[in-house]
Amino acid sequence: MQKIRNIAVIAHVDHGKTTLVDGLLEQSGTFGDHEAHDERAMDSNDIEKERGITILSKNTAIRYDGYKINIIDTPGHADFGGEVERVLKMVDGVLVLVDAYEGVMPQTKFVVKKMLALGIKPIVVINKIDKDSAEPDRVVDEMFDLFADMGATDEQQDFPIIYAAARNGIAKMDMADEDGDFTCIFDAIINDVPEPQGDASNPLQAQVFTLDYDNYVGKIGISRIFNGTVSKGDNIMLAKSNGEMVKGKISKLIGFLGLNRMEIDQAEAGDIVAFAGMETVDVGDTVADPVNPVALDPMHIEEPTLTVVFAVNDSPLAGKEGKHVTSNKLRERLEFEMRTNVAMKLEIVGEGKFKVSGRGELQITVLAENMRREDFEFSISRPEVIVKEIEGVKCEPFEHLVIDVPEDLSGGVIERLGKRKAEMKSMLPMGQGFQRIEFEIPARALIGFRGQFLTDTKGEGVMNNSFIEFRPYSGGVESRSYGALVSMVAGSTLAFSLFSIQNRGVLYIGVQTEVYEGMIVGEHSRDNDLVVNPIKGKAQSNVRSSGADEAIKLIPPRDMSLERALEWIEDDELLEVTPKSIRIRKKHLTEAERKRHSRKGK
Ligand SMILES: Nc1nc2c(ncn2[C@@H]2O[C@H](COP(=O)(O)OP(=O)(O)OP(=O)(O)O)[C@@H](O)[C@H]2O)c(=O)[nH]1
Ligand SMILES: [Mg+2]
Repeated sequence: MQKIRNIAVIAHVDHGKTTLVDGLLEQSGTFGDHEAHDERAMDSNDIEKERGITILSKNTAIRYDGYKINIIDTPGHADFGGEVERVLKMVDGVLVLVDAYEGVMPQTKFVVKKMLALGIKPIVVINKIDKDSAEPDRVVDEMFDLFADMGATDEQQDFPIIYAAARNGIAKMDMADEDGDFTCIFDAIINDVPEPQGDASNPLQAQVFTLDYDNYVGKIGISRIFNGTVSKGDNIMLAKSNGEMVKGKISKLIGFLGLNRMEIDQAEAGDIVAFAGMETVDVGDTVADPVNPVALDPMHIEEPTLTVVFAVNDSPLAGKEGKHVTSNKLRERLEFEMRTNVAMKLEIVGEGKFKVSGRGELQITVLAENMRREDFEFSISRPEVIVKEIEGVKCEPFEHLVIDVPEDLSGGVIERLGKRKAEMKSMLPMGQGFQRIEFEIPARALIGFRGQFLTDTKGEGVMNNSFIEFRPYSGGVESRSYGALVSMVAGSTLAFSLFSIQNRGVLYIGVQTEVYEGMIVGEHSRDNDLVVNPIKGKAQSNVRSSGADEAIKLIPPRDMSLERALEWIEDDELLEVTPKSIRIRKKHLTEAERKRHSRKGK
């Protein structure tokens, strides 16, 4: 049997997981000397590269000192937290990273809690010790406190600590030591992570934890083999989580090494491999012995907390920029997404209307962003949190929110959060004039808060949030405090009219932009909506005014990214998403219709 270690790398967003994996690939010699690779090589898809964050957990393997080490890099953003939980069941140890300045953050708590519950003893890596602001001792204390608070066993509390500057390939066991390379990390993985249990001579049991799709071989299930041996061409039984048994055959067996996948002939207990050939495979299924199939414990999949409605674009500009615009196309694409993305759910709610549920706005934005790149065009409604009944009580998702704000601005932010039903839990000075304040807040109240927070803190504030649990519904919360500037006409915008409209608020569009009646061109500085005419030119007159056309100075429009726009819109508004544009509109395009509907609403 080969010597194997299986680990996951977990942490809060941006604490350096993928960078550390680069170093493990590099320093184990898995990347050949001249093999070119990008920074954060595991962040392989376009959106991951552009945003510099990990969205999907991915596995790789390295060889070190006669061992095969399977490594799963996980996403740190809270919206993708469900992935982490599944991954943790597949490994025997973890590297939990924590930024040597930022310390314990909401998602650190989330992943540590899940890890402790599974009985895993981690290796703690205090990363980014090269930062000027680093305070590794404080952060180590924070980690001990966290483990104690979360009920770690004595053995779990007794975790090894490694200090690292992952980006520079540096690690050491003691801050006082000279900088070393990752040898101490490899040694800790080999010595402190338990070897996989299970027996290669038992009947086969492998559990699928991630799905992939390949145009040639179809659905691929990435799995950990807990027992038995599997070979290419084997007949197997797929034990589904609902108890169903489906016969199947392994058409391809795929192994991992570095950034490569290769076909292999055989794999055995302890290893992580991918299977092709089973079209009905889902996350959590057990690939089992055909004669003696025994399912492994089903996998808990985190429920969605947020929904939006994707719909056919019916704006006056519909169909001009996208290629796939019909209800059928939209449905096919969304159904395809659900085949591999277990964290999301789809429900058809009306003609050309699809309710998509997920863990957060980023998760939904990433789907929408992928679809625009594939030439889809559609509309999205305002995100709504999922409210459900638990033991007869109406409940909604709550989040743990941590903000770092300049001290002099904290009062204003606290007041604003108070109106949004946030409960303050702690407040600590962070040095450099910053305060760290922690809250618990209904997820509903966080929708639209980020943009406001950035404005209130002049872009200096940092906020992080992570799902806690469903709690009793907390009643009305304050939402957007400003109205919309709504176009009353269709046409192309002109500087002359934008110049006067910009006095009424903040513009979202510039000159020579195509608009239509009911399209939103900016944010009003007051709480009501205002209809405006952005296409009006200067009245022509025969008399030339002295000084002629004074140069018109337009303030650059606010750039509304997909996320920002999604956060901003209210119930009576929609986002129009096309490969080229993101437009914000009223659901009802004419003022008369809007009046009629608001009266009906009351
Ligand atoms: N100063 C410093 N920066 C680092 C270090 N390690 C990583 N970074 C930087 O931190 C940022 C985030 O690194 P990633 O490796 O993407 O972090 P991550 O934990 O994988 O992030 P997510 O997957 O999105 O949760 C990048 O800009 C890295 O270059 C380090 O040791 N020191
Ligand atoms: Mg990453």
